[in-house]
Amino acid sequence: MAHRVTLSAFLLNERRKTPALDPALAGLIKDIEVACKYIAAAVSRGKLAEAKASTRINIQGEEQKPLDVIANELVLQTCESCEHLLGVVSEELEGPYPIPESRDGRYLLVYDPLDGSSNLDLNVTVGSIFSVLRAPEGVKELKPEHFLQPGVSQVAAAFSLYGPSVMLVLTLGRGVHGFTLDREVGTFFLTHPDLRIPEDTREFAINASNERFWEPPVRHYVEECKLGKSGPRGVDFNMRWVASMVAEVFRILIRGGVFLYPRDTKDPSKGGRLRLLYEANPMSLIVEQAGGASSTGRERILEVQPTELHQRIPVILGSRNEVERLVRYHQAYDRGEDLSFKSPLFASRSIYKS
Ligand code: AFP
Repeated sequence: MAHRVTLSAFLLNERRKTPALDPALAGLIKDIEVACKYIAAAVSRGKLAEAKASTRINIQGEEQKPLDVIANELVLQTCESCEHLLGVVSEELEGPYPIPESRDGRYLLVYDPLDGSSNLDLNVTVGSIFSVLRAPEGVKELKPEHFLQPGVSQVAAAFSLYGPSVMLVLTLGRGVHGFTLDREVGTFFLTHPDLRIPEDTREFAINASNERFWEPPVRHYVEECKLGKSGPRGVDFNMRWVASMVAEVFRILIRGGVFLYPRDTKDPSKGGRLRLLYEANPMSLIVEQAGGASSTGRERILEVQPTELHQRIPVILGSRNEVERLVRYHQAYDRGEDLSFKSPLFASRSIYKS
């Protein structure tokens, strides 16, 4: 059998590099690994696991699925004993949750315990999303503002996939690496080292039922893709929409693509659908570490200063050249330029021609 690198061996190797990986952070990643194994087991039991969870309307105003509750509890139980973790913020909890066993409180964990859970009844791939931040120096009492750090401050980000195979995709700031669970031995093995996103793509992902609510730059971009060979791009595009961000991002890591959940007028008060701290930021760090780009359409997501724990944000991420094209369209729109196809902006010699 070819030599296979376990997640533990990978973390040990990272501790031998310069700068060395902090053993406390390695320990936290191992706790995340254990939580993902427990959640994978619960998710794989599907409705058989539902009997044990009482649900409610969560802080997002959304009806919880039983497995949302079970997954959240599994992360909390696994992290309860992590002495390096000062506290956590979860999509399923209103405020910060202090870790009672915390000894040196060096890190903060922000997570979405089960992303894509509206797909659970459909047996579609779902996953968990994790973001790790440093706790401010000398903090003893956990406060919400401790978590309000821009995405560039993350020291690690990861997401799991509970699908045909169970995977963990991880960045520690030195590239993006994918691990696959060997259920027979209960161990994650390195199967996708150094994932890289192609700079160009012919595939976009967006929930097209929201088209009437999009801003003109997004409507123009999607229209160009749909026109394909007969339009200004001169090539045909493919479209995907899984409605599970973890599945969309993994596809982009494997074969490129651009994912859009843009600002829309459907509910202007929300500022987007996806949550900044535990969806957009960890996924943006992973995408950038793999050579892609991630923007609101108007600014780099990792540089956005958070103001609330559960705030939402527009997300456009994936193959760098397509994200940059979409940013150019937003800039042209904000300058008051005409984005219609008759506009000279999109004439044959336009800088916007593909
Ligand atoms: P759920 O966790 O409520 O299923 O939401 C999943 C998600 O946050 C993200 O994973 C998807 O990309 C997006 O919402 C799907 O949104 P639509 O249901 O509006 O397509």
